[in-house]
Amino acid sequence: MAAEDPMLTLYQFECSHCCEKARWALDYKGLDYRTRNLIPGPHRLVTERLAPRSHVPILVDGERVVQGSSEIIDYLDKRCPSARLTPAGATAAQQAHEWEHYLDREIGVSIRCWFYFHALPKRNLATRCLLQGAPWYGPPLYALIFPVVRRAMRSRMRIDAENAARSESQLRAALVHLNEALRRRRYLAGPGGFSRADLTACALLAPLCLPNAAYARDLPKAVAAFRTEHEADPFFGWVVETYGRYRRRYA
Ligand SMILES: N[C@@H](CCC(=O)N[C@@H](CS)C(=O)NCC(=O)O)C(=O)O
Repeated sequence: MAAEDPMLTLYQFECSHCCEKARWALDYKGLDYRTRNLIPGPHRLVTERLAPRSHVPILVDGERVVQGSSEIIDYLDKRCPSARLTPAGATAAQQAHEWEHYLDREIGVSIRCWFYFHALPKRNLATRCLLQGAPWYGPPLYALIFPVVRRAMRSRMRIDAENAARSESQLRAALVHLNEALRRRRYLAGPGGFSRADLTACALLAPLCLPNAAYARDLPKAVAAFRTEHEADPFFGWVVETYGRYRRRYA
C-alpha cells in the first residue's frame, strides 16, 4: 500500500456489482487501498459494527466511514477532485445522479434478485460466487452454514419466483432504455465524457457482459442464455468497450 493512503480500506464482497462500482471509483482515482473481503452472511458481524446498516461496500479512511457505492463516489470526488466522476456543470451533474439512481434501482437491485434466484439452488456455483476472494475459512464455514445463508438471502432480498420474474422484466425494460440512450450518445450524462453514470451502468452490468471478470466466472444457465440473447445489443458492446477504455484492470 502506498505511503500517502495508509488507511484506505474497502470492506466488500468480491462478487458484488455495487462493490465493483466502489473499486472502479478508487482505481479510477489512482488511489491505493486494501480490500477486506467479507463472507456474505457473517459479514454483518463486521459491517454493523462499522456503519449504520449491514450492506457493503464500506470505505474506511482513517476516522471516516462511508457506506454505499454512491456515497463513496461522492466522498472520493471531494477527497480527490482530479479525475472527477461527477460532471462539473450543474445540469450534467444532475443528469449523472439521476442516471445513477435509476441504474442502481432498475438494474442493480433487479439483476441481483434475478441472478440469485437462479444461482442459489446450485450450491456449488452459488458458493463459488459468494466466496470469491474470501478468507481461507470461507469454504469450511459455508460447508456448515450455507443453507442458513441461503435462507437469509432469500428472505432479506425477497428472492422468489414471482419477484425474480418481476426483476427480469424490470431489467429488460431498463436495458431497452439504456439501448435507446446509447443510440444517441457515447456517454450517459452531459457533454463532458465518462462519468459516474457510465461507471455505474458498466459495473452493474459487468457480471452479465464480462464473464471473464474475476467476479463473474460462473453464470447460471438462465443468465448465460440471457447474455447470449443480448450480446448484439448496443449496451453490451458499450460495457465491454468502456471497460477496455476506462478500467484496464478488468478489460
Ligand atoms: N445501493 C447500495 C446497495 C448496497 C447493497 O445492497 N449491497 C449488498 C451487496 S450488492 C449487500 O451488502 N448485501 C448484504 C446486506 O445488505 O447486508 C450500494 O450501491 O452501495
